[in-house]
Amino acid sequence: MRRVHIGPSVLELVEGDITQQDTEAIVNAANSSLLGGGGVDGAIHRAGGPEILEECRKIGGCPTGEARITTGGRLRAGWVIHTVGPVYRDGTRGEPELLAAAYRNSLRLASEKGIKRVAFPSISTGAYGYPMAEAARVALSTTIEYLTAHPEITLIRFVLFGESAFRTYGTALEELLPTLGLS
Ligand code: AR6
Repeated sequence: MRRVHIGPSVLELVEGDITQQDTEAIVNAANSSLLGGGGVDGAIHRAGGPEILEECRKIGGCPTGEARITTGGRLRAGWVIHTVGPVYRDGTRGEPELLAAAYRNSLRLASEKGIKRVAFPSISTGAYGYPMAEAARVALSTTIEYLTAHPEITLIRFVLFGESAFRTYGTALEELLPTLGLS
């Protein structure tokens, strides 16, 4: 576990399973249909039960880079924020901007709902093929920037699946912090 203070707020990196988090909200790496899939999405719907899918059906989809919210069903987290990251092609098709938007719009929804503690998976780095180190830089710089401007969010936790993902995010964080005057 790695923890960094950003003003009054905390950014954490942990290795683990997003479905087991006790934060008020967890973020789902969904697709635009919001009707479920594999990876994080499959795990969240399996653990949370059919209520989440029922709410997703009513929402009717979500464009890439945007976010929508449902309750958490049987999950420990009371809310699931569903966001859609970009499919990675070659990095020149707006992927970094869309990935940053997915993180930012998820956090905006949390702020609007008064949700203070949010757990994210590494969006787009599974089925959507985003290289992990590049995705980590976007994820961390975007969320740190948001935290700096929005102290109402008290905790952002990245829940990394496996040691390699955890290490990659750790390295990206160590490289980023000095450039922001943080440690
Ligand atoms: N907890 C935390 N991280 C996980 C977990 C878990 N339980 N399971 C996998 N990961 P992915 P994407 C990691 O494929 O790339 C779905 O079918 C995984 O190792 O879940 O945004 C959707 O419906 C990887 O690093 O999401 C979409 O169609 C990261 O989470 C599509 O996949 C994201 O992998 C979205 O693809």
